[in-house]
Parts: sequence; C-alpha cells; structure tokens
Amino acid sequence: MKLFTSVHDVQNVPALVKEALELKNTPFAFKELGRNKTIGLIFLNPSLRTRLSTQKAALNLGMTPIVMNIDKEGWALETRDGVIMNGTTVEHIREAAGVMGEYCDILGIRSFPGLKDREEDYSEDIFNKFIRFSGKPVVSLESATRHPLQSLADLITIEEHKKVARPKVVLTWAPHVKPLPQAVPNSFAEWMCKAQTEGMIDFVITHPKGYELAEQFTPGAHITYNQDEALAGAEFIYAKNWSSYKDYGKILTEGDGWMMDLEKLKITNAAKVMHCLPVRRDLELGSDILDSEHSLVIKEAGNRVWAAQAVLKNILEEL
Ligand code: SN0
Repeated sequence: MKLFTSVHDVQNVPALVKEALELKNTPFAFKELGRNKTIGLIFLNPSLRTRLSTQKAALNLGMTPIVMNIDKEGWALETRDGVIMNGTTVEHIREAAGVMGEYCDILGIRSFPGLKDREEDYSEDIFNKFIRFSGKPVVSLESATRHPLQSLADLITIEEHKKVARPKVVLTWAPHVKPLPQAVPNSFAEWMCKAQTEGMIDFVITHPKGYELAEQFTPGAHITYNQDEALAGAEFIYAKNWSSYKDYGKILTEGDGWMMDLEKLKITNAAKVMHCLPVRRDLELGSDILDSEHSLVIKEAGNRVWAAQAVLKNILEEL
C-alpha cells in the first residue's frame, strides 16, 4: 500500500480486516518492521482517538511517531496557488509539505472541510497537495470527505461482534446543534457498500429528506427516509450526524425523533450501537444506550489501534 485515503486504496478489504484482528492478538509480532522509520502526524483540526491510536499503532510496529498540531503550533499555512502572500498566511503548503517529507517516511494528515464551498471541499485540494509536495506515503487521519481509518475500525468491530453470518447494518442520521462534515458517513457508507459486495453485511442508510450523501459513496445501499423501516431487525446501528450535502453545509431540521434511544432498539434484533465519537450525549445518542450493553463505542474506539496498525504495516512493507 502506498497511500491510504479511501477504501479504493485497499486491494482486499476482508483480508485487511482479518490482518487487523490478527494484530490485535499479536500486537508486537512486527515490532522490527518500523525500526528507524518515522511517522509524522499532522493535525489541522482536533483529535483524541486518531492521534492516540495511530501513535500507539506506530509504536507497536517499532516506529517513531512525531506529532504536530499545525493549526495551533505551526506558521499560518497558505494552501492556494498563485497568491501573493502579503496577508496573514506565512508559509505555503508547497514548502511545509516538502519539509515534512524530508523528516518523515510516512505522513498522516487530518484536515476537516470548510463546509462553505462544496467543490473546494470535495476536490480534496489540501490532501492532494500534501501527497504531491511531501512525496511520501500519506495516511488520511480524516480528510474533507472521508475518515477511512475510522471506517476500517468500524468494519473490524462489526466482524468481531457479529452473531449472524450477514448482519443488517444501519447508518442512521442523528440530530446535532452544529453543522458537521459528511466525512464519517461518506466513508462508513463507502466501506459498508464494499463489505456488502463481499457478502459480509447488508447495508441500509436512513436520514431525513435533504441529507442524501453524494451518490459516489453509496453504491448498492438501500436508502430510506423511514427510520423504523431501516431499524427493523437490524443487528448494528451506526448513529452519526452530518450536515446537508445538497444544501451544502446546512442544518435543515432539528431532527425531532431521530435520536436513538433504548425504546427505538425494541424493533431491532437486539442491535449493537456504534458511533465514531466524540458523541454529544442525549443529543446525538441516548445516554441510556451509551451506558448499556448495547453500546460498542468504547470497543470500537479501541479497534482504531488495529485498523491503523494494519494500514501502517502494509505501507511499511512497501517502503
Ligand atoms: C468530527 C466529524 O467529522 O463529525 C470528527 C469525528 C471523528 N466531529 C466533530 O467535529 C464533533 C464536533 C462537536 O461539536 O460535536
């Protein structure tokens, strides 16, 4: 693997899931693989799980992780080309990424969308510039449109906890007070659609009208505005808020009645409930679920280590 920005960078998804679960059993089996190799983890936005789990994955493989919150600690970054830098930005991404490539063997980048200009966000301009100007393998730690390490951890978690051969997995929109990116649901949908074609799961998406995801992320998914229809008989529920893609970056409804709670689980097949975290209790997801046996959120976050470790192992093997 030379790049990890989406499910399309993975040749064999079931094999990668299996490899991650094997690493979970033998975390230090490849501790020589990353010796004398450096990974730079560059954050333009906040992080808890991604930052800690990717550092831990790198350490398990014998790598040296170096971390920078470039939004707070770095020079103000210019990402546009062809501008005279006589304003507030101090350093161009061409030099910044180039220098990072000198120090690191692998780079991880986190960069959220602006949620103002859809074309700009969906062009993944910042990400593509880091890839181009660093000249090193880049791992997405969440980009404007995707969060593939999260989605891989989600699939690992489903594989680990499933009680039937082909569970029904439901992505359900959740209420929120802030407009959030589509990155997590886009990416989850893309990975689950792939898992569906591999025969691992059946996949359903439910959301209020106006919250349709970009079609490129949902090939073969069953999509319904009727949440009850989606929840009926489900084995895994993935709750997540996102802002509108059509009416870009907007909140269209307060989402009354869309929050998952224990009552809503009655029509499922004793579903396990997932969320990428951070979660706003009793706004996005009921605390009655979060504090119950139905919740997988902590185990899911734990699996972020094995997702990152499987990806880094594959990249290290091709360095
Ligand atoms: C991010 C998102 O993409 O939805 C990161 C998820 C891993 N979540 C947030 O920004 C939550 C912000 C909030 O105020 O709840």
